[in-house]
Amino acid sequence: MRRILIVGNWKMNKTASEAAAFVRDLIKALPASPSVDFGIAPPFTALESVRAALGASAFIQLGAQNMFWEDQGAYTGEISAPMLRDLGCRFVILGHSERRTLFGEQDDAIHKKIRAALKHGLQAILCIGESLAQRERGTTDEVLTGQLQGGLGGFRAEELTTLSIAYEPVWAIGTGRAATVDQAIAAHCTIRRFLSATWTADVADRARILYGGSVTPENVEGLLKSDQIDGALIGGACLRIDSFVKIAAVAQ
Ligand code: G2H
Repeated sequence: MRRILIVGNWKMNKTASEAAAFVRDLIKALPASPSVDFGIAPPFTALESVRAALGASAFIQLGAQNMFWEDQGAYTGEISAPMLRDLGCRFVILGHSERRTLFGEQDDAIHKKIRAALKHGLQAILCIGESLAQRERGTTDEVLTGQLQGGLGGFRAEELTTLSIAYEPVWAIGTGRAATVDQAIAAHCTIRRFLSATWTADVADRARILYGGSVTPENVEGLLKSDQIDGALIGGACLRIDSFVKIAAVAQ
């Protein structure tokens, strides 16, 4: 049985002090013993202050939005997996569509990042998703399986036991136009079938597949009703306490 996972991807929002104040308020507003897992991925600059604000509230996991694959060295501007671990990160989002489209990240780089994350005990959330043009051409499944192959090809089944995948159709990200429940379920089934066929049924059963793209307190209930949708990766709606708390209440 997969536990629901709700992750807030704050993108490039909130200073360190704003993030800490937000988390202190959020902890007070969330249920004390949630039956779902929560994660927050603030900007790198706020990881330390968020960790301090989280204190002993272990039910919200701290994560990062990206990292580099080398442990250390002459890589100006980059952050490594050991650095994230040292700051208390438990997970890292990799291959987000904004990384792919705005910063030219390709599958081979994402693959190396996933390998480095796993080596250092960080749970990877691999983001995949088709563009509107690809959906309209009818190539969604091909795009998704290609990104899975590119990011995960060559891993052994036993390396993928903590894997999470976020299905984020590019056309739904930050647009207010979420995928329908049926579209999300179809994509999640494609992903799970590919995991089962390429690795094992166990890998497919264990992988948490989250939906991301314009999730709101209004549409999250319909999405989470499906046992194919194991949670959500949420941008805009996790930047406000009221909507984060509403989403958390629905997810319980
Ligand atoms: C998709 C999502 C978070 P939003 O990128 O990963 O953002 O919920 O704002 O569409």
